[in-house]
Parts: sequence; structure tokens; C-alpha cells
Amino acid sequence: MTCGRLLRYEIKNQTIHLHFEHLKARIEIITPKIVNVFAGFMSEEHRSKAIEVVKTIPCEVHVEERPDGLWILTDALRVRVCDDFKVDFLDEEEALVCEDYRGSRIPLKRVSEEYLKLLAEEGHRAGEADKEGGHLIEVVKTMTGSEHFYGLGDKTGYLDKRHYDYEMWNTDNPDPQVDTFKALYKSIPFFITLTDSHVYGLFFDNPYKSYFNMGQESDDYFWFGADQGNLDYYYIAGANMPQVLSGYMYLTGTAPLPQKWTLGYHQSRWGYVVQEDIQAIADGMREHDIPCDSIHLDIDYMRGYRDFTWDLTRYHNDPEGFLQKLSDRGFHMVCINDAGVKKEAGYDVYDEGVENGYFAKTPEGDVYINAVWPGEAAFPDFGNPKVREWWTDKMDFFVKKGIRGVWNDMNEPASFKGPLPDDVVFTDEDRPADHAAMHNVYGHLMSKATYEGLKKHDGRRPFVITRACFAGSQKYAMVWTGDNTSMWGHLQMAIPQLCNLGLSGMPFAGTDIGGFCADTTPELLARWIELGALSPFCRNHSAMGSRRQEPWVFGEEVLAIYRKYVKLRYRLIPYFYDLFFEEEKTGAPIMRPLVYEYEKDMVVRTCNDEFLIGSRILAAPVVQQGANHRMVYLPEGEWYDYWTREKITGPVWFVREAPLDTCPLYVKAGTVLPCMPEQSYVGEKPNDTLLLDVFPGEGEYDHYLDNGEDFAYRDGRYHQYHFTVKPDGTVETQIVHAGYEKPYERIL
Ligand code: MIG
Repeated sequence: MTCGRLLRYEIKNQTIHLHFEHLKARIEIITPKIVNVFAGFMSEEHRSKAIEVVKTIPCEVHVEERPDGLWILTDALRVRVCDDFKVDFLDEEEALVCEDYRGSRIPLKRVSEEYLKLLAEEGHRAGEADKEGGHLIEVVKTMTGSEHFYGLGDKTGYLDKRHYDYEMWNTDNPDPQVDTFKALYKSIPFFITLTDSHVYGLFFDNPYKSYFNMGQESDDYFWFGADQGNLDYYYIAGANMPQVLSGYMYLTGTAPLPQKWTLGYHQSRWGYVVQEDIQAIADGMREHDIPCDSIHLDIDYMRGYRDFTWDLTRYHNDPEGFLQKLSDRGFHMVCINDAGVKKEAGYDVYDEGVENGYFAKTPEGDVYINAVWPGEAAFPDFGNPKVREWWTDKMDFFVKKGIRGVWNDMNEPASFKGPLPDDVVFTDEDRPADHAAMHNVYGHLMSKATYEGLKKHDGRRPFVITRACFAGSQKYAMVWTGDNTSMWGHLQMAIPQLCNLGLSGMPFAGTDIGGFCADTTPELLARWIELGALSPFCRNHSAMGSRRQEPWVFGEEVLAIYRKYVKLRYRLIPYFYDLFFEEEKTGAPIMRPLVYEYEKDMVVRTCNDEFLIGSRILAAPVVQQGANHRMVYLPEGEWYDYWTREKITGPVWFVREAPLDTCPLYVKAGTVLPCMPEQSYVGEKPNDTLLLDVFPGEGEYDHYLDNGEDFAYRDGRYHQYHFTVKPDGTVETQIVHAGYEKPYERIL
């Protein structure tokens, strides 16, 4: 589509309205570093799910007509608008950073007409990209050659997304996830581009199915686009990756500080059917001395997979009593909840939904029915605020039982009888909308309702896990990466996948430790807990029918390794908690690819097998079957081997011995790690003692202490300790904020 010449423009506050021959568009300066580019094909407003309030910061905006276009100037950047709605971004020194591509495109048609005909005759549908012609909306940017792309949510494959193409369409595909998958469960249409000279972010705030071609089509350009919705994207400038990411988090919100126990170890399995199964797990954890804070109840606790029911026969008619006993032993119980509601007259949830028009409908106005676990099922219309309120109130069911977290599943939404047609009728707040518009935000809205429900009925910081989500869901839920497989490739993938989730604004994330589908092996489980114990979310979960994979099923050697790493995790919980405290303020991820901290170091731009926890711990886990050594790269600076305390100066490559019980770990010189005394669950012992593990050098560190459960910290009811580490290994402690009623009695 050609937009034609720029005929005229008007400036209203910080918005420049652009009138092209064939298109009306606008550019809005949100902050000096964040620019929105908008053309309303569907609506004149954003109608964003990711950004609930556009927090525009009043700032100086100048507009100049120059020979090469209309220039918009802020303190931090320049936007150049040219004919045909070409938009370029430059830095404050007017060096080009991100330019719309002006050259010709490679035709999308890659196969001959005859071949397409043949395919059609055989009943195959040609892939989207094989068809001639592009998308309604396409933003095509010039590739300079040095681009690396990060983010894009939970995509498979590697850290750097250059040369790959993806789709945003929340998808539950049961096949083992491989590099060629275009989409998984989550849609986060945001990425960070790092070049030799610059770094910037692009967030395409369009909830419809969208496409991201990161130089797969050509080395001259990359593009993103969609067939519906608005052209609505944000350019985010920054001096480095942390600044760019925090710009994105400024727009979409940070993840709130979680309850401290959620940072502990979680045990789960689809197939803990009766109370005795759960009892055995709880006993096993304590007997085998594996610290554990939570056991998750999968769909087996429900009565015939009906939401908000309990199969009482499996719990001796007293789930509350049973759950109370577990709670007394320090287990915080989490329940799964599915999106689809069983179609069954007489089942209250279904009846209420039908009566009030709370379910998605066919274009003819009937309740739309597909099938999920309970058989025929209807889908709550979470885009309707009334439906969210209804769901919010339903959380009372879990809270009354003593449940401490809700795990939202199947909310892509997944369906067994083919995908939901695009024209299924949902609601978008105050107006009807179709499935095409609401699909990618369905899990987001379900999570929002769940979050509000736990906040209302429990009052503590809601613990919501979700499989499907959209940009901005971090405000309401944390995520796991869905149904991975017990295979080495998926252990390897865990690193780039979790790192990219962090770079997509999803800091609280984890994989199913041991792998979900198929049978794990003793070696794989040992290596997986070594990585998993250092992931933001630490849960072992597996599928019904697969080999059991609790810590003790593979004998003493694996059990001892498992214990060692879960105990390490518990030691480091205060460190993880501090990272979340900071993350809520800045959006900085917990698990970070090395490039996030060392973006000038070319070695780490494509590093897939090491990661950082915060800025101070570097993990180089073994993710190869049979390996007992591995290459390690340490970026610039002084590091200590966590296990041997040997000092190593980076940048350096070396080989580290890594027998089955060793995950190579390094800590930056000048670090003090705040550590929790050993305990079998968070809060088993009074939190009156902090242990300091010091790695001599020069450094500063802030540590936070509060009650770990409610929102009192937001009223200043926390302690902030500031530690200064000296080269001789001594630590100076200052209390820079004193708001918590029970500060430490001992810092050792
Ligand atoms: O179609 O509830 O990803 O974690 O164990 C399978 C059973 C449904 C998918 C989830 C998985 C969970 C399983 N669920």
C-alpha cells in the first residue's frame, strides 16, 4: 500500500498528526525516548491490553521542516517522517539508528503457480508466506548487517533471533518444540535490536495474529506486520539494553514482587490423583531433606475436570482439613484452573455463564462450544469486565480451601475439536469483538481476573501462573514454558528461552524441570535441576504416563545432587528476592543473557549456554549428555569460581571440569551474596539471621527485608540494607531505609 505524499501536519501537545494523500496517521512523543507510531485502521484509539494507561511525560518537542522530511526532535532523539509514511529514528547526534526500508522486497511468492495448484488439489493449504502479496500492515526496517535481535517472548531456538521468522498467535502444539515452530503459547510482540553502534526496542502493540521476520526473508531488511488491527508501534531508545528494556517496562508495567515462598522449590505432576499421592510427595520431600515450599495440584483434583469443583472422593471428603495439615508443614498449595468450562446443565458455573451471557458466542448468538478436558466446553468471555468480575469472585473457592496460588492452563485458548473460528464472538470491554482480536489476549485477561480475585479474597500478593499471555501480562501472572520434553535439546533451549522471556518483560519464568513429556533420565534430571535451581521459577513437573521424576526416584547419586542444588537455591533466596525487589522498580530481569550486561562484548551476543542471575552470578551449566567438562567464557572483570573460590580474570575462555554434581558457577569480585540459613521451607525458622557470602573486591549491594507476603512494603514497611564490600573482604553495613518491624538480629 502506498500512503502518498505528506500533504500537511498539525501539532497537538506532543502528538503530530500527519495527513498523507491516502492515509491519516500520527506520531506521539510519550517520553523523550519513547515514540508511538500510529495509523488507525480499526479504531482511532489504541485499545491496548498491554498498556492500560499511556503515561505520557510532558517534554520539549520541536518540529522542523527540512529538505529531507519532517523532523520531530526531543531531548534524546530525532524522528524523520518522509513521504509514503516512511519513518526513521536517529539519535540526538542525528546518527541514523532505525530506518524504514526503501528498497524493493523479495517477492513473497516462492513457489510456482502450478505447484500451488497441485497443493490445493491435494487438499493442502499453502503457507502464508508462500502466497503472493504482503500483509495489510507491514513495517519494514533496513538491516545494516550488524543486527542481533532479542526478546519476542517464548519462541523456540536460540538467543539471537536474526535470520528466523515467527508468528504471534498463542498456540498449544503438543509436538516436541523445535526451532522450526513459529509460535508457542505466548505472544509478546516486542524485541530489542542491538547493532555495532546502537540499541533500541520496537513494540508492535497489535493483538491480532502478527508476523515477525527478522531477516529470514532478506539480509537487507527485517519486518513485522499483521492483517488486522492498527499500525501501532513504539520505538524505544536507550543508551544500552537495560535502558531499552526499562522503557518497555515503563509502558507495559513491571512484575510485582512475589511472595517469598514462591521463590522456593515447587513439586508437581499431572497424575497425583488422590490425597495419598500428595501425602507421599510431602512426606518424601521432608524425609529426603529436599527443601520444598509448594506442591501443585493438576487437573486430577477436580470433579470430572469441572472448574471450581473438588473431587471429594479422592480427598476423603475433607480437602480443607488435608490442605491445612500440609500448610502446617510449610506446603503452600497451588491449584490448576482451566479456561474451558464444562457444558452441563445443572453445573453452576456453566448455568451462571449461560444465564448471564458470560461465554463466547457463535455469530448466530448461541454459546460457542468446543471440547477440552471436561468434554464439551464453553469459553468465558474474559474481555467482558463483568465476566472478569465473576471469575474474580470465583477465586473465593480456592482461597477458602487454603489454596495459595492459581495455575491457569489451556488459556490460549486450547481446544480439542479444531481451533476456534476467527468469527467466534467475544467482548472487548464495551463492544463486541471476534476471536481474531481476542485470541492473543485471552490468557492475559484470564490472568488479570485471577490476579484480582486472589488479591480480593486472599489479600496477599497473588501468585498466578499462566501458560498463555500477551505483552503486559507480567503485571498479573508469572509463566512457565509449557509442555517441554525430557530431551537434552530442551534443557539447552531453556537458557535462551528463559533469557528471552526476561528480555520480553517476563522476569518470573521457569521450565518444567526434568521435562514434561516423555521419560527423563537420571543424568538429564540431575543436569536440569542444576539449571532449574537457578531459574527464577523452580518447579519439577511431568506428564501423566511419563516416568516418575521426583528427586528420589533415581537413587542416591541423583538425590544427593538434587538436594545440593535445591539447598543452594534456598541459600540464595534472599538474592533472588532482592532481584525481584529491583525488578519491580526498573524491569531488570532476574535471569539475564550475558549480552544484557556486556553488550559491547561480541562474544556474548550469541551465547546460548551461559546466563547471569542478576549481574553478579554467572552460571555455565552442562547441557550436553555425557559431558563432564565444558568451555566457559567469562566476560571482562574479576570473577571467583563459586565452588573453589579461585580468582579468574576475564575476558577469558577456559575448560572447567564439570562432573555430574557440578554446575560451574562464578561470582563477580566485590560481591556480597545475602544468604538464608538452611531450612526446609521459607519461614520454617524465624527470619532473624542473614548470612553474608563475600567475594572480595570493590562493590556495593542493596538488600531488602520485609514480611515477604503482603503489600506493606509499598507503604515503606521494609528494611533496606546497603553493603559495601572492600578488597580485603570486609563488609560495611548501613541501614538506608528502616521500615520493617522485625529487622535482622544477626548479620553474619
Ligand atoms: O493438555 O493439566 O501444560 O502442565 O500438566 C494437557 C494437564 C493439559 C497442559 C499443561 C500441563 C498440565 C496438563 N495440561
